[in-house]
Amino acid sequence: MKTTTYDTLKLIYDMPAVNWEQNALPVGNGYLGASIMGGIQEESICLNEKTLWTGGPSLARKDYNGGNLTNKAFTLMQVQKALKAGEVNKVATYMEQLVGDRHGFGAYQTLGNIRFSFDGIDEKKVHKYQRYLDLNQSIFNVQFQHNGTEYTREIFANYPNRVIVMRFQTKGKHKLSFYAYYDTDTLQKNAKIETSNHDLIYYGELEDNQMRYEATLHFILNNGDIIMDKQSVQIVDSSDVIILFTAATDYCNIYPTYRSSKNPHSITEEILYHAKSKSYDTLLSEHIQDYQHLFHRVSVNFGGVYPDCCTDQLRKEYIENIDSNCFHNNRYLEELYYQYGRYLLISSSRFGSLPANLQGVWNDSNHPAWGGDYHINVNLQMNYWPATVTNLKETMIPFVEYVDSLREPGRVTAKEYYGIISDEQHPQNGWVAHTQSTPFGWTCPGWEYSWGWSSAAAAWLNQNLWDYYQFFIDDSDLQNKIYPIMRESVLFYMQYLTYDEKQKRMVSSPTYSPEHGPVTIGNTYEQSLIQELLMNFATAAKCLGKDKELMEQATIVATKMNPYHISKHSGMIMEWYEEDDDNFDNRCVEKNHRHTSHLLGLYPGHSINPTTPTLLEAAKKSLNDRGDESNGWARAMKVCLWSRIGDGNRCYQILRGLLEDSTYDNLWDTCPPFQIDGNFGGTAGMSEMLIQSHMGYIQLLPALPDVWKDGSFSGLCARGGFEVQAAWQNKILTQLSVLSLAGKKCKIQIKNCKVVDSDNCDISCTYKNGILSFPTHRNEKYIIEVH
Ligand code: FUC
Repeated sequence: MKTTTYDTLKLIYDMPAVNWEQNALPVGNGYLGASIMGGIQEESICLNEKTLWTGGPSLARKDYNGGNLTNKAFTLMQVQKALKAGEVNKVATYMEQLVGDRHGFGAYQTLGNIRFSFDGIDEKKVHKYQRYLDLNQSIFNVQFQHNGTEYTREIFANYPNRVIVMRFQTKGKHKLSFYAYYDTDTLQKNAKIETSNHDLIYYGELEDNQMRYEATLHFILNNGDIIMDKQSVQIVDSSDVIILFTAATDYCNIYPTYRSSKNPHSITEEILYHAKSKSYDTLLSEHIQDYQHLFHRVSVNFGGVYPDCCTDQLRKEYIENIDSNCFHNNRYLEELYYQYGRYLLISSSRFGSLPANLQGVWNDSNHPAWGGDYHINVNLQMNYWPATVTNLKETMIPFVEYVDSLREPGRVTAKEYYGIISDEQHPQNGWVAHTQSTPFGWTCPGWEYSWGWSSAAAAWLNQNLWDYYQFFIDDSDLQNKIYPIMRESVLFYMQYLTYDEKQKRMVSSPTYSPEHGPVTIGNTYEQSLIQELLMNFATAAKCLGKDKELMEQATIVATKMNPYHISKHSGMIMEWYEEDDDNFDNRCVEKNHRHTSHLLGLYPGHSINPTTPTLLEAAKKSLNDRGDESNGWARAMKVCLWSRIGDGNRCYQILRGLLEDSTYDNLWDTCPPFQIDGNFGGTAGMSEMLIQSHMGYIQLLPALPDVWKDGSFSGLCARGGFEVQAAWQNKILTQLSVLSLAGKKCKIQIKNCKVVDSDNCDISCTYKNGILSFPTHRNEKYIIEVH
């Protein structure tokens, strides 16, 4: 029996992929993605470059304006008035005008597939086939035996060198002979293919927006021959072929042109020039070092044992069998799924490119669901929940940069729809964004208000930003990046909110609870997100000693927002303030709606917590009412929510549903279709079951299920700049240590125990109301003697 260690974390299969979405295995370096089928005679790899998008400025859209219509501020006032007067028909009419354009929204594109067609292999005679994704080293591998020969294909995505590296080898009697060619059916329209030297190049310009792109596969042979045809490459009798792949576009996230002056060719040429100068072993070791620097920060153990079977079989047993038959296998699958979320984030989000989109970076279509966009009424936020708690600060930089890039176009939306104007005197007077966004500064409302109106989506993005600071305590990032974004959001909401006489509170109006229910005044989603932003901003301003007046005003407004109300009828948190009213329009209300937008104060927020027991109880009722079943990301969200209620077994039951019903055999989440947020939300939710820190102190094992009765973790992060390591037996904590990265006071909810530093010197602690507190020094480790 081998308990799970990093080197046992593998997704393994004994057959090639049949279906891309359900079986392909992904590698990526943030810029580039490759999803590999692992075929025997024919290998097919779907290639991606994260910035290849249609939409945005183009020759045919010279007036591109991020989808914003003009002069809608008056319409907004008319809706507000009609809502107050209860004129339902007028509200609908005006709301239909409070939408954005559709033109230029675009979609994330695929680069297309590269194929390798191998000679002389009879599939019927192949044995010992295996393909796997090694999460420890971030390497894909296919191997099989044929005719006394061992065939292997190893593929990894190297971030420091911005290349995907492939090595095809044989050992034994036979050598490799194959054709490599781009699958023209999958390429962008009017693409050109060329060969030169040992390069197979594919380039062009997107018809929609003239974005230029180039993809190059460079072949290096250790023996055998290479024949460069016009549009393909032929390898003859080689036992060792190395292929370097890179791609680039002339996209650049700069408003309003979104283009760089750089030719993609010069970018790929330069990348390959450097990569070619390195040996395969160097590229591999640099990759492993870079990847493990992030991946190895966290380990979890729930009692899994490395199983002697394939991942799809493991999932099948997980679905069919009860734990008593395969306890260790099931725990292993959960550990693997957990770490896979971290793997996917490292692979799809690194500095230098865009953040992880709805499919991370992997996409085989030019029409992916929802355009493969940056949905910000839950999805993008969810993508980054694991970045903080699972110690992946670096993966969050693209998110921070992306949100920052929405400010300039977001000011146009603020002006056109809300009348909030940034001018020379007040150049950063407020930005906003709605349900969906794209890499071309798309911040306007969607083209239908029933899903497209979401003024608080930007407030929600700020919540991730504030968490980023709270977890990693990077004062310079706070000062230079996070705070300016938050401040400008606060300015926006402070100007937008109005006082409602009837509700006797400051309100956002009109509001639409994400994709659910009628247009109302001050729904819980908007009120709660904006209130938390104002409060977080006040803390940030205090921290930096800045903006005293604005901070005080924000605090006053926050206290007047009063987001949470409990229904007299159901005892649940109300999603809409008016929902108990007799004339409340409940035609669009769905009992089991996937969004749980009225509970954001519970998670990812912090306003509903044990110090608000009545609200906590009402939130529990709301969650029970919504039920446990839903689509992938919504199940993940419920794991997070129940973890904050502290019900580990309920979390586990939902997690099980996520793995059984909303996960494919390649462990990708399905909405359906494939949508990566559920993977990220799943990993975040499992982390919240183990550690929480939103209350101003660390809580250990706050929602531990019975099935994880013995276990351990290390490297999980807590707010305040702490890395925590813990072990438990029979659900009782047996080991605990904390590494302080910022030298802040450490507070832990725990029984009173002794604390020593790494030299075994006693640390003087205080103990009050069940919270142990002690001072820490930066980079010092503390052992809390729990027994
Ligand atoms: C939200 C969800 C949908 C889908 C989309 C990408 O709009 O309501 O289910 O996940 O995002």
